[in-house]
Amino acid sequence: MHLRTALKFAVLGQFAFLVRAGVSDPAQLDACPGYKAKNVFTLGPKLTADLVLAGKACNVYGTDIEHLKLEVTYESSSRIHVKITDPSDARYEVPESVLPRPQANLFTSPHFAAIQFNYTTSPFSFSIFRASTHEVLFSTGAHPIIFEPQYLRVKTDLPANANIYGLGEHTDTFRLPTHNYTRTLWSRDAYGVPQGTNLYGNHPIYFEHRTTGTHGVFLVNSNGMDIKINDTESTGTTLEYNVIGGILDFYFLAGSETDPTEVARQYADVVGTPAEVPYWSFGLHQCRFGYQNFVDVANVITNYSAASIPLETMWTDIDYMYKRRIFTVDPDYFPLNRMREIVDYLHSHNQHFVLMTDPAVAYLPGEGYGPFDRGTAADVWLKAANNSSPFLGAVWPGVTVFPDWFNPKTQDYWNNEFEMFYSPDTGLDIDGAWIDMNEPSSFCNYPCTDPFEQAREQDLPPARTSSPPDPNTPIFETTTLQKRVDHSHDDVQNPPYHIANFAGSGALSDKTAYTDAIHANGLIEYDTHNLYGTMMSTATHNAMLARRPGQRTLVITRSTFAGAGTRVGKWLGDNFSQWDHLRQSLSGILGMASVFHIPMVGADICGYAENTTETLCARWASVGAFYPFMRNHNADTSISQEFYRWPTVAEAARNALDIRYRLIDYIYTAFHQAHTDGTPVLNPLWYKFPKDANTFGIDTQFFFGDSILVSPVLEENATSVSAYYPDEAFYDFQDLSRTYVKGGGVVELTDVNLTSIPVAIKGGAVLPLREKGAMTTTQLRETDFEIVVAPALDGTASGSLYLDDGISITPKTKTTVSFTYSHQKLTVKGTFGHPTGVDVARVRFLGVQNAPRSVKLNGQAVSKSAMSFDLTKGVLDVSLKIPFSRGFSVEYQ
Ligand SMILES: *[C@@H]1O[C@H](CO)[C@@H](O)[C@H](O)[C@H]1NC(C)=O
Ligand SMILES: *[C@@H]1O[C@H](CO)[C@@H](O)[C@H](O)[C@H]1NC(C)=O
Ligand SMILES: *[C@@H]1O[C@H](CO)[C@@H](O)[C@H](O)[C@H]1NC(C)=O
Ligand SMILES: *[C@@H]1O[C@H](CO)[C@@H](O)[C@H](O)[C@H]1NC(C)=O
Ligand SMILES: *[C@@H]1O[C@H](CO)[C@@H](O)[C@H](O)[C@H]1NC(C)=O
Ligand SMILES: *[C@@H]1O[C@H](CO)[C@@H](O)[C@H](O)[C@H]1NC(C)=O
Ligand SMILES: *[C@@H]1O[C@H](CO)[C@@H](O)[C@H](O)[C@H]1NC(C)=O
Ligand SMILES: *[C@@H]1O[C@H](CO)[C@@H](O)[C@H](O)[C@H]1NC(C)=O
Ligand SMILES: CC(=O)N[C@H]1CO[C@H](CO)[C@@H](O)[C@@H]1O
Repeated sequence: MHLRTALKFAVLGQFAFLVRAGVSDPAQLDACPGYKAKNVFTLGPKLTADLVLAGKACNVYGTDIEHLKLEVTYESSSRIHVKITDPSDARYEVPESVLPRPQANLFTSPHFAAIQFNYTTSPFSFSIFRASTHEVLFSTGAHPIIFEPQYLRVKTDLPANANIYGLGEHTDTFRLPTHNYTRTLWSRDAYGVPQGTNLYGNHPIYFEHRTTGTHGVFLVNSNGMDIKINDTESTGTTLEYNVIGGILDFYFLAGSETDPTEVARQYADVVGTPAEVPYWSFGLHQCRFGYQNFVDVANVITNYSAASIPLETMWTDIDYMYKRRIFTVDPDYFPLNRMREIVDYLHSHNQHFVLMTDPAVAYLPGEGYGPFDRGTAADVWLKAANNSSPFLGAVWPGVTVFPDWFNPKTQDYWNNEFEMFYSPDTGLDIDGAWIDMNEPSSFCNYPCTDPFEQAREQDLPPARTSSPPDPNTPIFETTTLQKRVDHSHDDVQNPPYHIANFAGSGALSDKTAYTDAIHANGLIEYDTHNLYGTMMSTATHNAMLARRPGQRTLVITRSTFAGAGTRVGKWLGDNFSQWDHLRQSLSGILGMASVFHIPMVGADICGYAENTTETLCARWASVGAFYPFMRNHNADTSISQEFYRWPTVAEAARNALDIRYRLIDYIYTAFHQAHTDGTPVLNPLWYKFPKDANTFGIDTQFFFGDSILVSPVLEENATSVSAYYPDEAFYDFQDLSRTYVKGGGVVELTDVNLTSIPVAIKGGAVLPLREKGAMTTTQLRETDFEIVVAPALDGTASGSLYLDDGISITPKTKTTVSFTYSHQKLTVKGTFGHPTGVDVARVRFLGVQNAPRSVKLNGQAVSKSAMSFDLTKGVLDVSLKIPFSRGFSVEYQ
C-alpha cells in the first residue's frame, strides 16, 4: 500500500546542493595514508592493536581520525569478529537490544579455525584466508582503511567475476553484478523505482561462492552506506564499503568447502534463526487496497468459496480506518459490529483475518483520539532535534507523530493499543498483523518545515470515493539505555559523503523521519533509521504475543534489518503488475529466504500497482504458490484481481494451490529445520550443485525446500521454458515420470499452458505429501499422507517430516519422522508424540525400471491388488491405508 502515484516524484531534483558528490575517485582514496599497527598483542583467541594514522591525513569527507583500536576475536572455529573503533569517542554501534550478538567461545583455538586472520603492520592491512587451502577470501590489500567522523571505507579485492549474493534488499539479479555496481542501504518507501536503487530493508551481509567453497561477510552497521562492486583494469574486481557513520564491525564466516548452506547456518548463529510461523499461514492470503466497505470484504470471501479456490486468510488494507487513523474503524464503511461479524464468520470456517497497522499516529491534540492521547501522556513519540516536542511528519491521516521504539514505555503503549483495538471481546480478533510504512515513510518533502501545509496540499487523509453501504446490508447469506553519541560536530542532514539515496531529492531526511530526530535513549535517526521497521516488527510481534500468549505470530512487515526474521515475515513491497517484476520477485524471495533468514516472504501476486492481465495473473498465481508467504494483493486504483475473476486464473490458482497444499507439511518441516539451525527454506540451484558453474547465475528457477525444483514461465505469451537441470535425476511432480537423463543441461519444457507450472522433484528425496489439497489447512490436516520416494542417481533417497499442533511456540506434543531409502527399501522411523490422526494412504516409488515381483510391508508380502506398476512412467504404487502412528518399512523385489 502506498501513496498515490501523482505525488511520487513531485520534488525530484529540487535541491541542487544535494547533487551527488563526485569525489569518489578510487585513485584518490587509495592514495590516503591508511594506518600503522602498533602494540599488537595476542592472547588466546584475541588479537588487539593500536592503529595510528600512517601519514598526512587525506581528509576526503572529514578529518581522518588519528588513533583507532583494532580488536580481532576468533569466536568459533568458523567465525572471526573484526572490530575497528575510535577509542577516544563513543561512536554509535548497533544496539544489542535490537541485534543481540552471539557469545564468543573463549576456548576457540585460532590454530584449528577454518579461516584465519592475517595482517601487515606498516601499512596496516588485513586479510582472511581459508586455512585448508590458503585461499584469500577478503583482503584490504593496497586499499587503505579510511576512518573519518562521517565516512568509513573498507575495500577488498575479489576474484574476477566473483559470485556475490546478498546485500539486500534489492531488485537486481540474485548474483550481483560485478561491474560499476552500487548497492545503497537506507530504508526507503519505494514505489515504481528504477532497478538498483535503495529499498525498504537493509541486510549488509554477502555470501561469496567459489567452486572451492562458500563464505560470508557481515558488516554490523545500520548507518547509511553505499557498497560498490567494480572491476577495472588497474585494480581488478573489488568490493568497497562507503559508510557514513558507526564503526567497522565485521563478522567473517568460514562457510564450507562443500556445502553452501553451511554459511547460511553460520549467519543464523549471528543474527538468529527464523521464527516458526503458524501452520495456517501457509494457506492462501487475499488482500487489496481499495475494498470499499465491509460488504466487499465479505463478498470476496464468499466468492472464493463459490469458485472452489481455497482461501485461508482475508486481509484488509488501510481502507477500514476512519480517516486513515490507526486503531480505528470507519463507522460508515467498516462498522465495528459488521467487521466483527466477518471475523466470526472466518473463524467459524477455520479461516483467518489480518489487518494493516502503520506506525504513524495522527497528530490530533485535544480531539479525543485515544491512540494519540495515550501515547502523548506516556510521552512515547520520537522527538524533534530540540528534544522537546514530537517530530512531525505527514502520512496517510495527515500530520503524524511516530512511536519511538527505543523508549522503554513504547512496548506497553503498543501492547495496550493492540489489546484494546484487537480485543476478541470488543474489537477485531486478528490472527496476524501486517505492518507497513515503517521505513518510516513520511510523505512530507524535505525540508518538512510545515507538515500541516504539506498535508493540506497532498489532501491527507484522502476523501472516500464511494458512498457508504447500508449498515444493515446482509452478508454471508448463503454461508536498556544507550551511551550518548556526540553528533555535535557532524552534519547529520547533509553529511559530506552522499549515499545514493533515491528518496525524493536524495536528502537523507526526505520522505522519512528527520535524521536529527531524537530517541528516548538519545540516539538519533541518523544512526538508527535503518532499524525503525525492524524495531516496530519486534514491538508488534510482542503485542501479538501479549494478546495470545504462547502462540506463534504471523507479522508481515515491509522494512527490515538483519535479524528481523527471528520475529517477522515480509512482503517485497509495492511492485507493479509487470512481467519483469514477476521475474525480479524470484531473486527477491531467494535473497530473503536463502541469505537474510526472513523465509516467510512473498511478493504481491499478480502485481500491486497498475492493472494486471489475465495471462500475467495466471502465471503469477502459479509462481506465487511457491512463495513461502502467498498473498494476492493490489492497489486501490487497479482493476480487481482476485483469482476467481478469470477462468484461466482460477484454474491456474486451483492447480498450483493443489500442489502447494500437498507440500505444506514438507515446507512446514523445512521451516522447523530453519528455526532449529538456520538451514535455508528456499535454495538457489548452486546451493545444491556448488561445483556446477552453470547454476551460479540462475535466479529464474529455484528449489522450494530442499528438492522441489520450480521452473516457471516468466515471459508473456511463452508456452515453453528453457530450464536447467543439473546432473541428477529429476521427476515431474505431477505425473511422477523421470524427466531427465544423466548429463545435466538445458531442457526445453514445452506446452506449458496457462494453468500449469513445471515442477520437478530432485532425485534423492522422500516427500511426505498429503494425498490431495483442501479448502483450508484445517481440512488439510485431516487428509491422509502419501509418501513419494524419488531416488537419486545413486539409488538412495531420504526425507523428514515434522508435525505439531501448528500454533504453539513450545508445542506439548511433536512428531518427527525420518525416511530413508536404499536397496529398494523404504524405512520410516519416528517418534509420534503428536497424533497425525490420519493414514498413510500409499507409497509411490519413482524411477522403477522393471515390473516388481513382490512388495513387502514390514517384511510381510502385500496382496497383488494393493500394488500397481506403470511401466512407461516407472512408478510403483503401493496402497497401504495404515494409521500413520508408528514406523514401518516397504520394500520391493
Ligand atoms: C599472511 O600475510 C603475509 C604478509 O603479507 C604473507 O606473506 C602471507 O603469504 C600471508 N598468508 C596467507 C596464507 O595469505
Ligand atoms: C567503476 O570504475 C570506473 C572506472 O574507474 C568508475 O568510472 C566508476 O565510477 C566505478 N563505479 C563504481 C560504482 O564504483
Ligand atoms: C557507472 O554507472 C553510472 C550510474 O549507473 C553511470 O552513470 C556511469 O556512466 C557508469 N560508468 C561506467 C564506467 O560504466
Ligand atoms: C463476487 O461475485 C459476484 C458474482 O460473480 C460479482 O458480481 C461480485 O462483483 C463479486 N464481488 C467481489 C467483491 O468479488
Ligand atoms: C522544537 O522543534 C520543533 C520542530 O522544529 C518546533 O516545532 C518546536 O517549537 C520546538 N520547540 C521548542 C521549545 O523550541
Ligand atoms: C486500470 O484499469 C482501470 C479500469 O479500466 C482504468 O481506469 C485505469 O486507468 C487503469 N490503470 C492503468 C494504470 O492503466
Ligand atoms: C503477447 O501477445 C499479445 C497479443 O497478441 C501482444 O499484444 C503482446 O505484445 C505480446 N507480448 C510479447 C511480450 O510478445
Ligand atoms: C494444461 O496442461 C496440463 C499439464 O500438461 C494438463 O493436465 C491440462 O489438461 C492442460 N489444461 C488445458 C486447459 O489445456
Ligand atoms: C518498489 C518495488 O519495485 N518493489 C517491488 C516490486 O517488484 C519486485 C518483485 O515483484 C520486488 O522485488 C520489488 O521490491
